[in-house]
Amino acid sequence: GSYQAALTKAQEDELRKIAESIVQSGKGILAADESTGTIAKRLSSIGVENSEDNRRKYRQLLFAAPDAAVEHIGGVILFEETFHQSADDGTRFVDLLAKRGIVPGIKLDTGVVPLAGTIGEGTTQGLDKLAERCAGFKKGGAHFAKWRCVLNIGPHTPSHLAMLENANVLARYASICQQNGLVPIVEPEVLCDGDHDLERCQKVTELTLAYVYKALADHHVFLEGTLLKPNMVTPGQSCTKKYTPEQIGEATVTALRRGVPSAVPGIVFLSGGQSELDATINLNAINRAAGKKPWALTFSYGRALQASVLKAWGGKDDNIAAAQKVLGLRAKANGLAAQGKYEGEDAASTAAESLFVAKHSY
Ligand code: 5MM
Repeated sequence: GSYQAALTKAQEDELRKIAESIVQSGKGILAADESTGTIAKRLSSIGVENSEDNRRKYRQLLFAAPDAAVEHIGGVILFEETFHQSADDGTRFVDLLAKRGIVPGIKLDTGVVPLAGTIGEGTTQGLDKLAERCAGFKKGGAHFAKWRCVLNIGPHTPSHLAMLENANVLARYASICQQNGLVPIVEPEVLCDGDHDLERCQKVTELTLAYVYKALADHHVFLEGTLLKPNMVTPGQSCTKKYTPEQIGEATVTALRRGVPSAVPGIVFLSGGQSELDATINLNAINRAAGKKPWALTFSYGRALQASVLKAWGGKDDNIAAAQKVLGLRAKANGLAAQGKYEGEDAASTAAESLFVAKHSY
């Protein structure tokens, strides 16, 4: 025949199962894939030296937390270094997670670089040798992957070039992942820097998603075996107009409904510098928004799951149990929000602090 399928039925079934298991009801993703430079900032904020063993100890705190702390975590995204590290007793982190029913994932992109001739826009690198790397990570126990692209909202951005290039590189990455048995998380992050209003963010998010799903179709990506990691639709960081969580929820779901095919099993939001509390409240509002929502709507948070955990730990062994308890509180709150069942909490005041970082391209 003239039709050449990209994947066999068995490959499709495996990818679909992995994607569905990560976002099963009330579960989300812990994004613990900070590269060495990013984790350096996190550790220095609590006065801990950025050594390989301190990075390992911190990740062990997260991954070895008691069952109650991780019952809402369906997957963890790892940085390459962490992927090869082990707990104190010699168990590889990947095996520790898998044993606990948490799917290990790997960050595959190698970072953002400038797109020459644009107004401060970029694209994401990492396609070289990607198939070989995917095969190696799959063999080592990873079942999903992540690749992050960023788009800026400005008077003249995002440009056609930035949207086209980033959509294409995400699609090429997704295709290579699927050929190697990894579910690709497709992350086109529209940054919240700027004074634009909610409506502008919604429009840009809709356009970005249109580019992304056109490219995924062009590259024959099997949507049932993917997850989308988008920004929530929020006003710009320095917008003077205030919006309610209900307005953010409605704008977000409207944009997604317009741009994301219902074949996609799950949408796992990034927190994008929102405070821990805002990230939880807005996720809850998204799940409570009226109208059709054919996908799981859950979290893949980095900062919004870790900021108060880091503070509670402070680098001290004596605080590990307390820090793991804080992780449990955040994961539980977000697990409830992912079902629209969050009713508020007696949150520590730290959970309300902004985690915004300007131009978060790392
Ligand atoms: C965990 O942060 C990731 C950082 O990666 P790099 O250090 O290599 O840039 C990042 O991609 C993250 O997964 C997403 O931005 C979501 O994290 P937030 O903190 O926005 O929820």
